[in-house]
Amino acid sequence: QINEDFAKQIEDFKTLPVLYRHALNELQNKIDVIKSEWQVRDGFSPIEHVKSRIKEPKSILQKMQRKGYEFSLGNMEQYIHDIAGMRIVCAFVKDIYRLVDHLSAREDMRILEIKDYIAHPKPNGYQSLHLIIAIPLILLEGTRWVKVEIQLRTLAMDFWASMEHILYYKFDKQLPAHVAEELKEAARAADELDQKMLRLRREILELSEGDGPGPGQRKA
Ligand code: 0O2
Repeated sequence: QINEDFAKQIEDFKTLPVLYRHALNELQNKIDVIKSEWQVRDGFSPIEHVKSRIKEPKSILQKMQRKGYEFSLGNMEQYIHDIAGMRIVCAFVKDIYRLVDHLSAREDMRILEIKDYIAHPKPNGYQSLHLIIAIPLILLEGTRWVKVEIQLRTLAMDFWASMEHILYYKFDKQLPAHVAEELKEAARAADELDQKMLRLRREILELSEGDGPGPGQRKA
């Protein structure tokens, strides 16, 4: 029995990364279709860019350790939601919520969890909207639902998060208070930039009313 369990674990260990990769590919296709539909309909797609990655084994192990889970493939599949991760960067905050509404209504994926760090930023200032979704993969053995984490951000949020990740995110010492405060201040500045761009878009939209929608000038 022990040998059989072990053999099964080895098999899972080989197939899991392949499944996560397929799930990301399937999701990428769906996002591409949404992008091109938006492009054709409005002359502009609010999705600026999309990046995906499979989490490094070392990073998975560190996360399991940080969260206090015993190392097993079962625990990894159950508790580590971002082994397959996709980041979608949008032009405006409004577009993020439009995309979430659309994804929530689809029948070809399940939304398992929504974490809205835009409405409720983390104490350090981090803003993004995270979705944990499950994508069905039709396999020879039947349908298997695979988890993917989607992080949705604006360009300004992405700039802040990328810089903070480089500067601090996994830095294991306490930051001096003034540095932490300045990082938070930078997050507020990113938020203000988003608000300003939204106001400008509205204004430009009003100015161009009557001329017909140009690129990036559809109604919000
Ligand atoms: P990495 O190296 O980016 O992959 P839970 O889902 O509740 O069990 P988790 O996964 O910690 O716990 O949830 P959360 O807070 O949604 O974070 C998931 C991911 O969001 C992180 O993955 C980061 O990518 C990103 N993130 C969360 N908080 C911050 C932050 O303060 N700054 C930055 N730059 N990114 C953040 P990892 O595995 O922690 O890291």
